[in-house]
Amino acid sequence: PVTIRRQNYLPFPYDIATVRLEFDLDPADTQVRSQLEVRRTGEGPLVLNGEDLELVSVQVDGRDWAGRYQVDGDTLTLDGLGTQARVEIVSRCRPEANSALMGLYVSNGVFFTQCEAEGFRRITWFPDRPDVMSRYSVVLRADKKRFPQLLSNGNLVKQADLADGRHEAHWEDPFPKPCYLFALVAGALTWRESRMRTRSGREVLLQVYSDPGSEGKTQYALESLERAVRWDERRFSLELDLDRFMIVAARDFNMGAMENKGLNIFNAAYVLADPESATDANFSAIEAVIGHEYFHNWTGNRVTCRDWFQLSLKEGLTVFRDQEFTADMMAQGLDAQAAASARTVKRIDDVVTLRAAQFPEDAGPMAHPIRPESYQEIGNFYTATVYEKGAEVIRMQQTLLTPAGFTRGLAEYFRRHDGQAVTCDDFVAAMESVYAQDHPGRDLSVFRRWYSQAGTPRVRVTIEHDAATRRCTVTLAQRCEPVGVERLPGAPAKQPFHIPFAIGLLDAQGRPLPLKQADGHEVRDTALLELTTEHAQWTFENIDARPVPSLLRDFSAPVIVEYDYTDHELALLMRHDGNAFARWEAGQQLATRVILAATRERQEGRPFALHRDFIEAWRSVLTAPGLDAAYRARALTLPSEKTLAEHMAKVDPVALAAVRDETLGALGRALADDWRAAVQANQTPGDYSPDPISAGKRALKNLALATLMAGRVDGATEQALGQYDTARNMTDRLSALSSLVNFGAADASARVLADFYERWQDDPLVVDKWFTLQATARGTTVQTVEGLMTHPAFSLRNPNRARSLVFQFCLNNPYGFHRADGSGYRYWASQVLALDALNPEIAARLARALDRWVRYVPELSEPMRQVLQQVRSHPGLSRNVTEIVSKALE
Ligand code: B3K
Ligand code: ZN
Repeated sequence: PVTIRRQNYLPFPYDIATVRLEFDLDPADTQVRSQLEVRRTGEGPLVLNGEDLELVSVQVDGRDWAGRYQVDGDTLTLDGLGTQARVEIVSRCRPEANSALMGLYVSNGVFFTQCEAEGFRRITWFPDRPDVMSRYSVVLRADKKRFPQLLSNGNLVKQADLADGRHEAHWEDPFPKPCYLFALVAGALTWRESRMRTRSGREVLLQVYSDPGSEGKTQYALESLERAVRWDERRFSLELDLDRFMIVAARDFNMGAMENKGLNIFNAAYVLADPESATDANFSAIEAVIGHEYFHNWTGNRVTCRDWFQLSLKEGLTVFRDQEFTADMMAQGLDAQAAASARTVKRIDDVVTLRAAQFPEDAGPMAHPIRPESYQEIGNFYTATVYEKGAEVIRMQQTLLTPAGFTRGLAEYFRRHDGQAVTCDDFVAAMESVYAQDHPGRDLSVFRRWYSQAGTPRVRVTIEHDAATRRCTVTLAQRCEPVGVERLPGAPAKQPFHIPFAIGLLDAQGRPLPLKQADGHEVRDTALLELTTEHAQWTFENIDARPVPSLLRDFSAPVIVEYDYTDHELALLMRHDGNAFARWEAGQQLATRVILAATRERQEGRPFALHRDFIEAWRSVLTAPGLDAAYRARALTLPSEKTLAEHMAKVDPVALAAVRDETLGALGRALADDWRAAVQANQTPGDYSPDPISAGKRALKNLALATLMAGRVDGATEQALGQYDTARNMTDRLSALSSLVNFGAADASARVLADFYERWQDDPLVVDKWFTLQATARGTTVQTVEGLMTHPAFSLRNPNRARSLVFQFCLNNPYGFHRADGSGYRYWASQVLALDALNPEIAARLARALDRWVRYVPELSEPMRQVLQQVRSHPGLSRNVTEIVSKALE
């Protein structure tokens, strides 16, 4: 496999001002005529990319170019072009045979495209790279009955009926764009629309398209889009620049959604929702993903990436923007205290994701900086690091510049780069111009290392208190182990990061101490320490006794904190920390300690017992006055197995899962009355609303129900069955079902599962939930999953379905997947290979399930290594999967 390196970037030696595409759409055989206005700007022939295309003809300036072009594998080389040329290429492709869902494909009888990162080359020959930006005009022709809607980017300029029952539509996109933002959709679709005025007074048309019959499920999506448009105007003064903005839901889609200019294509799971069929989590994901794709219109589309190494330029920034959007939407309309709590809940959810998905990646064989230095297959680098850690790196810039400074920095970025394809460094330079204005003599040179170095830094904290001088000294020391390629001989030594570290100090009663530094600088309760060297010290004055530190408040940097708290200090922080994020964190640390200790005891054959103090700490959160339900639910959720595993020297996933379950059960029994009270106190009668207050109540109520079920507490099963039967929304129904399936008796569980399928068999998104529930259930084995794969509703070709069963089992079922007999791993290998033959991008995602094999106990790591080797040596393996398994075995 060929490794592509960032340092080898060369500009493309031609400009392509305009692209005209004519499609004669036929599922079996589609013809594409492409006309390019080409101008030479550098040296060499015109080299175009193409994949799985049949080349029909090549003309230059109206003359047949035969003899002056060559096709070599996936490139088409044209020689002898003058300074300016009109290149016309005709090619054919087979959309209905396209199971990879990259390029032009058919889903449910509808044509869709997916071009990012390198799918446009499966549609026509073109320089498939983001720094070639052109104006597109597109003509779509298809049978009018089967494909009544013909959509592409920009504005519809003409429609006409043709002979033989065909029709055509002409679209023009006024903005130059890279080819990865091209899109078309053609088929029979229903839609919902609204019109709004942007803040400069232009009227715009917003539309959400979906398959016939689903029109009742697009209202929330359309409203989310309206909210996103408003938010970007308010927060960053960014206005919708098109007359028309469309979203189309696809049943077959490789990921969440795609930000094609003016024509976003979405996985139906992030568009369709109603109270009966969608959960609170679905509603909030829809709003977030619609926001995310809409925000790309500026951060990604108006300013795009020079090359794919710069992916985080648009993704990290846009994830940050969607996180802020969601936080603002959650806080909207609440009083100050409730709003602050809602924001903390969002912050907690984002950090939980980061720790479960990105921290392990950053320590494993696929570790890479948010701006990777090299790749074999770019499709493998749409990672938690590029996205979620990328967002943290943007957030730190906002923290260092302040929100107002960050807004100025972003305006400066657009002033400099609107209409260009740029680099991460260009972004930081724009931010730095504001930072240097506001902080004379300082710059972001150390900060830039977040873009070039991988790994999660560890910050060790030490506190010294001197009673005589009443001074407290805080020392921060950072280190970051080399990871991935950084371990290879000759790799440059790792440099310190610029870490904004928010800290508070509490007295023994848990009251905040004012933080006065020797230079007279004083803050009320949170100080932002900027660590830019290996270690540094800060001294605070007027402190009578050794304080309890509240560390990394609001998770001010993506690092791991090391500080030796006593259990007593953690319990104090859990009760009193004025920073709600740090308060949550204290509980998580305490729980982590308790579960890890119990796991060690279990491995040594000692019986499980939960310490009284821990139970009391949990009771205090469950019953403390003044906490809202959403926050309480997060604070009472035990850390996930994935997060816990990162703390173990060698991971024994079954022991860990068992102890976590036992802990849950013990909490259920010990605090049964309090959990029951929480169930009663958090009912949400009346019409369903996905607002954060109601969703928070359901989250707490359903956590309480699951905990009671885990503890096999009297009456819990009846409670769950009752809730299942009478639920008026999917959140409650699915939660009850999940509790029954995981902790209930086999017969009751089988009965409700059958009932659920019976009710929902015609709704694919709910059938996905049904598969997921079984894939992740305690008690499910490879045999169960193989049985489910023979169910008529199962198909490996539909990514949502494959994810709901195969991925969920391999990634989220520790008991079933990590069987000592290796059956889970052999199943994994067979599914990676089966998927690879259909859809390499999806197969490579599943392949990553064994990334961290070296971290497991030897009884498991050895069989994992064997199946990895088996997959690697499989003939005809895709470049995608090859890269993943080879790196895992390196
Ligand atoms: N930009 C797309 C991701 C495309 C991934 C293709 N392998 C979705 C998003 O991040 O908004
Ligand atoms: Zn994105």
